[in-house]
Amino acid sequence: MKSPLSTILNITSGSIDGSPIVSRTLSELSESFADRRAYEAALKGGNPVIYTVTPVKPAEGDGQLHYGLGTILPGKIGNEYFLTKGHAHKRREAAEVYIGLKGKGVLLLENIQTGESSMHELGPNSVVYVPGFTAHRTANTGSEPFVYIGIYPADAGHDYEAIGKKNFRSVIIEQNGKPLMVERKDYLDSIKT
Ligand code: S6P
Ligand code: ZN
Repeated sequence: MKSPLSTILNITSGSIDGSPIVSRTLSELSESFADRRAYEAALKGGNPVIYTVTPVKPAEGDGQLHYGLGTILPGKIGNEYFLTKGHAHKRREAAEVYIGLKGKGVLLLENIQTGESSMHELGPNSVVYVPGFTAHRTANTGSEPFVYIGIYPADAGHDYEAIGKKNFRSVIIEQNGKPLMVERKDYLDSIKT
């Protein structure tokens, strides 16, 4: 009998047996990409799935943990890699551990109090600790699906609104074939015509 305490990650499909898979398409990411013109042009060509996430909630309550399997498809909007919406936890103190499983990606962190940002590679076997009070977003910087898992307190909650309104201070772009973190305002200046 399948135990609710154990699961098998299918890192090819990004799914976990018995758990619902949530898909985010390009049209749901209108606030996420800095380059509006490239975003609108891409949307005219269709509304592809950009990423999926499969959350697993074995138990609720103080001290319990949840986790989610994320898969970001490869691609770019202008010079920006396909990425997740990104969020801070509603319970601001709640930290998270990310583990890379397959493909190439990065995790963008931003301290919500100081605005300090950092970019961390998240390939297979890399582990990145996301401290409390830190907004986080992942991006696929490779040419195949990027798969990872995030483990977080069951009572963390997800706040997308704060990020939707203010957005991350930095963006991740491809430069000379490599990911580079740049200030959003500098990137916007660089693409102005
Ligand atoms: C949850 C954790 C991840 C994300 C996933 C999708 O705390 O950080 O499982 O949910 O990377 O990103 P987002 O920003 O759409 O939730
Ligand atoms: Zn999170």
